[in-house]
Amino acid sequence: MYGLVNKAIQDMVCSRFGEEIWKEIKQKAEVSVDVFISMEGYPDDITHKLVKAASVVLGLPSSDIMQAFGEFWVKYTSEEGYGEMMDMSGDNLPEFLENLDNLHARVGVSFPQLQPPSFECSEMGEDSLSLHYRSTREGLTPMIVGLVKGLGARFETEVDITQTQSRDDGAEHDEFLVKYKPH
Ligand code: 1MF
Repeated sequence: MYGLVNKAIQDMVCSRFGEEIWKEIKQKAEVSVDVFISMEGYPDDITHKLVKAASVVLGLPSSDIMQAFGEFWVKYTSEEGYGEMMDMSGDNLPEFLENLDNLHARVGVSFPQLQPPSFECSEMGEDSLSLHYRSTREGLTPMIVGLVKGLGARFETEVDITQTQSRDDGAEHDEFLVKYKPH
């Protein structure tokens, strides 16, 4: 994944727990990269190792860390250079989710190493939708829960997200029921 992702993990940990804890996590992960370069591609393994080590050092389940990271990512990218792109991608939660593939297509034009996931909405109603998540990657599903919650915060919309099918249980892709209510 692009270094931006690892850099965001670093920023999240440092802002909440401080530099020292981050150093400890990097050491435990046996990641020897000194500085993550946003626009450089890194093996996914590095990201997974950082999350695993953070889980041990902080004493929190990996899924909690990934969910917190999903929430953080929405805020982080809107503040760190991608605000305009985020603004263009929708004025409310369902609109933003529907535009996610376009957003990734736009990033992918300039940065061909992007391996964009795909998000598809179905059964769109007044206050709920089904979200279909497809990715070349494995193990990032808890992050999706956080991303959708982060979008809820962005649009001041109460969200409730539950997973309704899982690749872990043999389904072709992960699916979520997203219920929402703007304030
Ligand atoms: O392949 C990748 O490196 C990659 C990195 C981040 C692919 C996708 C993403 C973003 N995505 C991460 C979780 C899913 C990954 C997967 O299943 O394969 C989150 C998508 C998302 C969902 C809800 C709300 C907002 C979301 O993201 C908005 C977004 C998406 C991509 C970028 C920024 C905001 C982005 C921008 C530049 C990138 C990489 C990603 O790379 C750079 C960075 C600096 C200079 C040059 C290129």
